[in-house]
Amino acid sequence: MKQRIILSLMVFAILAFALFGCGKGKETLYIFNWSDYIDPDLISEFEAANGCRIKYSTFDSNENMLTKVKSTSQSFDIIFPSGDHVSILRELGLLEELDRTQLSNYKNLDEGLLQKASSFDSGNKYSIPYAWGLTGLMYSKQYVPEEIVASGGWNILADSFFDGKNKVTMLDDAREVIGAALIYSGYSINDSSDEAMTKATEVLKIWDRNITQFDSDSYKNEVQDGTTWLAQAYNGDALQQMADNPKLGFILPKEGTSLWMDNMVMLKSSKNKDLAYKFMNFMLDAEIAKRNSEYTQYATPNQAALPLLGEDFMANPLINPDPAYLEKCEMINYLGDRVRRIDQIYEAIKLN
Ligand code: N2P
Repeated sequence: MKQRIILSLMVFAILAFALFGCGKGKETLYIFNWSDYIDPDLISEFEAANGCRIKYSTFDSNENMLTKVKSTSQSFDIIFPSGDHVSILRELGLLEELDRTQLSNYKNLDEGLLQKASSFDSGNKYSIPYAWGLTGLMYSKQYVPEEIVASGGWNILADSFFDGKNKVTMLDDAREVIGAALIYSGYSINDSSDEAMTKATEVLKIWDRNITQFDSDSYKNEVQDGTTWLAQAYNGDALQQMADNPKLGFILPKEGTSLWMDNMVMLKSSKNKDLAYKFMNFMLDAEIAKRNSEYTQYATPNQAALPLLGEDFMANPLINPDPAYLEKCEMINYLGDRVRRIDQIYEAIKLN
C-alpha cells in the first residue's frame, strides 16, 4: 500500500513537472534583440494574450550577438541579426527555414524591401525584415558649435575643435567604422580591396586622434549628459534621445552612409517554435508594427503599417530621407572571408 502511494506521488510529480516546467507554469520564449529596439508594452501584451513569459535579452553589436549565439548553452528562440549576419547564421546552419503558413501577417511586408532582403537571404527563406535604418552622427548642440556640424560630412570626426578633448566616440562595429571611412573616401562600403583598405586606414588614423572609445550603447546616455559631444550613432537611437532633449542633434553625412535592415530569425535549436511563430506573426501585425516604429523611431518594412504612421514620422528626413540621399547609401553585404581584413584593421585601430 505504502509503495503504491509513493508510486502515485512520483507519477503525479513527473506529470506536474512536464505540464508546468520548473513550477512556473508558463511557456517561456527566449528572445535576443538589439537594445532599445522594441516597445516594451508589446512584450507584456504578447505575454498576457498568450499566457506565456518572454525572457528578453539584448546585444549591442552583431559580433557580440554571434559570439553569444555560437557559444551559449542557453538556446534563444528568436534573434534579430542585420542582413550580413543573417547570411552568416544561415551559412553556419543555425537557422530554421520558416513556414509561411504560420505567418498570416507576412503579406503586410513591402515587396521591394523583401527583394532587397533576398540579397542576404535568398528567397527570404530564413528571415523576416523587422526594421531598417541609417547610421549618422549625433551631437550635443550645447557643446559642438553649429559651424562645425554645418560642414555636414563624416570628416567632422577629424575636426581640430575636438583635439585633446576626449569627447568623440564611434560605434563598436567594424563594418560601420571602416564603412564610414570608405564612404568618406569615395569607396563602396563593401570594398575590401588593398587600395580601399589602405585609404580607409589612413582616414581612420586621423579620426582616431579624436576618438575616445568604440561603443554602441553607452554613448546614448553620454551624449545626453555631456560626457560625449559627438558620436557615430544609429538614427533611431539618436531620435529616441532627441525626443527628450532639444539640445541634441543628428545628421546623415552628406557623402552617404550605411543602410541596414535588421531581421527576425528563428534558431533551428528553438524549443518553442509554435510560440516563436506566434510572436513573429504578432510583430508583423500592421497596428503593432506601427506602434513599434513610433516607439523605436526606426522605419518599418511593414507596408500595411505605413498609412497608420503619423505625418511627423513619415516626413522625418532622418527616418525616411529623400530618394536622392538613399542613392548614396549602401547595404553592408556579407563578404565571406574578406571580412577578416576589415576586422584586422578595426582591431588595430581600437588597440592604438
Ligand atoms: C537599435 C540598434 C539598431 C541596429 N538600438 C543597427 N543595426
